[in-house]
Amino acid sequence: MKGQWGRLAGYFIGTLLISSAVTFGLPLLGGGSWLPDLVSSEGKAIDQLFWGLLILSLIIFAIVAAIVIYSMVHFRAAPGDLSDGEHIHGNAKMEAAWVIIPSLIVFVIGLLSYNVLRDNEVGLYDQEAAAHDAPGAAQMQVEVRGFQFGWAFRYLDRDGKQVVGEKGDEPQGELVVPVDKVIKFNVMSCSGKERLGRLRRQVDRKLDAGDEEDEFAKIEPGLCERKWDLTTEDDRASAEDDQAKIHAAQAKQADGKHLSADERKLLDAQPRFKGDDQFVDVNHAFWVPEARLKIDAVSGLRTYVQWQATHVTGPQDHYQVVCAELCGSGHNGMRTDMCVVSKNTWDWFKGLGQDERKTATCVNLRLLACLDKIDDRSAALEDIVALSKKHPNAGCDQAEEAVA
Ligand SMILES: [Cu+2]
Repeated sequence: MKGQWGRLAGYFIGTLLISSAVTFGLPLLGGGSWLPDLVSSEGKAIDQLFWGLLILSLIIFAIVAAIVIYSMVHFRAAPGDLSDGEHIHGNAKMEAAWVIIPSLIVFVIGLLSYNVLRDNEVGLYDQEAAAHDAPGAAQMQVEVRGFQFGWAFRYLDRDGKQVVGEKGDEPQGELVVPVDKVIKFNVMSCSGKERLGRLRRQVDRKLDAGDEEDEFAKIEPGLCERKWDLTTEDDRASAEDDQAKIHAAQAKQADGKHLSADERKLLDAQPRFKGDDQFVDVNHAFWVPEARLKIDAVSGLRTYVQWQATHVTGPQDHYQVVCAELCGSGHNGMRTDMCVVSKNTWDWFKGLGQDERKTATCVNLRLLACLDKIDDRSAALEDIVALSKKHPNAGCDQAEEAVA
């Protein structure tokens, strides 16, 4: 009996050593790590949880593998032995063990994960913490819009006032965030005017090509734009007001009463809104691997995630926002650049006009990060744009040279 346990322990240690070597050694062969760079303060606890679970999995794997190998070696049937194995029925102790131990493991994993998520979301759902500058409360917001197939972003202060560009400006196609600020991401899945126009055409195939253009031009900012702007209490109140008018007009229509021109217009627009609470796109998921946190972008729902970037993105760092929910044929291409900028660069970025912002893309902002002490960023940006066009992989040395 003693020898049996000794051999089993031997197999266990052997399997554990080999599987650990493979698990931790393979990424090193590739010159990297299991995980991408870490740029959020919330990600640290998630990484610790990941490593903890990985080690736990290795131990469980080694236990199972040791028993399997031991059985293969020591209970192997002799050549020519075609008889059945022994039939064993019921072992209450063993059955209890294989129910209780895994249940405990799952419970503990659940508890640890819950703790990490709760700590990361302090202030996100707790109104009091959010309102009182408590540690962890959001200092600004980013509206994230996922659509087939791309992303759009708008930047708001804590109270929902737009801080980059103006209402009605084209949203940013890349995610630029300031360093050391707790950011609440308001995530939605909804398409802009273009896709609404396409949907409308699909519904109304009778239109000929010429009319189609006209019809398309007539489409008012759709639901997406409406939701997009519903960031302040006033906006929401006015949307509710609209909705009440629509309901009233519908009731009049149902009663066969005469409708005014305005009421007709409202009802005419109604199919495009598909009811006030529905967005018009499929589900996506907003994910920046370097921030570790991920949240679904659900049709018909706003979802939230919050994190704080810990360091500025330099020329060698290539981070992206990716869609983590299979959403259609263009899913693999549904990604865009993400970069973290210094406080000085952010203050400058906020003041840029719509056209200037088009050149202040992550490719150039990463190079601008090399020149944080510079006063005239707009002038430097021109040199940087020229440099990045010529050398997409330029580094700090080249950036300093280009601007000097
Ligand atoms: Cu997607």
